Amino acid sequence: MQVRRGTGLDDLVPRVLQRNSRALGRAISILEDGGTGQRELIRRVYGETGKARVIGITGPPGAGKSTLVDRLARHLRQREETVGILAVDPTSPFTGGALLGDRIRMSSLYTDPGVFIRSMATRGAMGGLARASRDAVDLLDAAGFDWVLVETVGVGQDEVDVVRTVDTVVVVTVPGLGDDIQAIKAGILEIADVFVVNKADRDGVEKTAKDLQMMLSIGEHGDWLPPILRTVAARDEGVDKLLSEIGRHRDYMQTSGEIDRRRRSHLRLRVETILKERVVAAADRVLGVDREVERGHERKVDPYRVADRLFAGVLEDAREEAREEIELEAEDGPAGPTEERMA
Ligand SMILES: Nc1nc2c(ncn2[C@@H]2O[C@H](COP(=O)(O)OP(=O)(O)OP(=O)(O)O)[C@@H](O)[C@H]2O)c(=O)[nH]1
Ligand SMILES: [Mg+2]
Repeated sequence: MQVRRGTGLDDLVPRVLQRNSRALGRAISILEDGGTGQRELIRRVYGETGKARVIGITGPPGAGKSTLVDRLARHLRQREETVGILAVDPTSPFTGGALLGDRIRMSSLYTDPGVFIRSMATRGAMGGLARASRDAVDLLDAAGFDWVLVETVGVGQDEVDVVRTVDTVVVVTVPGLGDDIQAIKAGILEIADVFVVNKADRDGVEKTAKDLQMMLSIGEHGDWLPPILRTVAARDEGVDKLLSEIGRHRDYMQTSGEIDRRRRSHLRLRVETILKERVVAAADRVLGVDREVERGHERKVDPYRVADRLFAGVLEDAREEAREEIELEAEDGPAGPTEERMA
């Protein structure tokens, strides 16, 4: 969707910042659609971000992530703190907030004005979803939610990217899935701050906890040793402990200065992603990546030359675009309303 600068967003953004659910829902749809609307929206709310506690909850399908998120949200509501929830589903091609598990959907949280729940998916590439969901975190943060909980199925590297840029990563596993731990190992293990063995009412919880312990002992970690917790989310057991460990991690990050380091490096990651996407998109626009690749395929040129040529073509174009953007900002400031241009 193309959103004209100023149009629509002028009404939408103030309502987003007031935590209006309908406005938030619409704004997240704009993020899912990508393009100019996404950029413009983030440009307008970014100055208000940085206050929420952003927690990622990831783990294999059916581990009980949604149940845990639901429980966590209830505990937080008892403390009168507000909660934004994003369920990011990389496996689904649909959109529009219709995919969240019935457990949460039917729960009383849906009618609580202190809670916003939304599931996200995109039709496009996985990278697009990771970016849109990170932007949605910004939106909920700017809207003033005390907490933002991001649930995503974590199996492969792509899904890891969704939770990579949160403050605290909770990895949920269940007893008796040895292979799952192997799967989790790839990428997720390194970014876990808290481990949860959910469904601790089942057999094998000790073994799973021990396996995790083993893996942790051979892996590398800094001053923070990720705790391994046991929960029965379905019966709300161990959830208060999980919340207090999340709080302890937060305290650790603040006293150690890790929170700033982490947020800075996350921002770098986001910027790099945007940068790469822009370069590739520009290359496509200017010369056509496929066309140049074809020349490489015919062995007329080597891959480095293909890239060189594309990059050279992009440079002039990008320089022009950046100049326009800078001139525009000089005119109306980084977040000023303006209608002069369809970007
Ligand atoms: N026995 C037992 N079942 C649980 C527990 N927690 C959740 N469940 C059940 O496990 C099933 C899956 O729970 P969800 O919360 O939907 O799991 P999920 O990880 O969000 O699933 P996906 O989003 O589909 O990957 C549901 O039937 C839950 O009721 C638990 O602690 N013990
Ligand atoms: Mg779920």
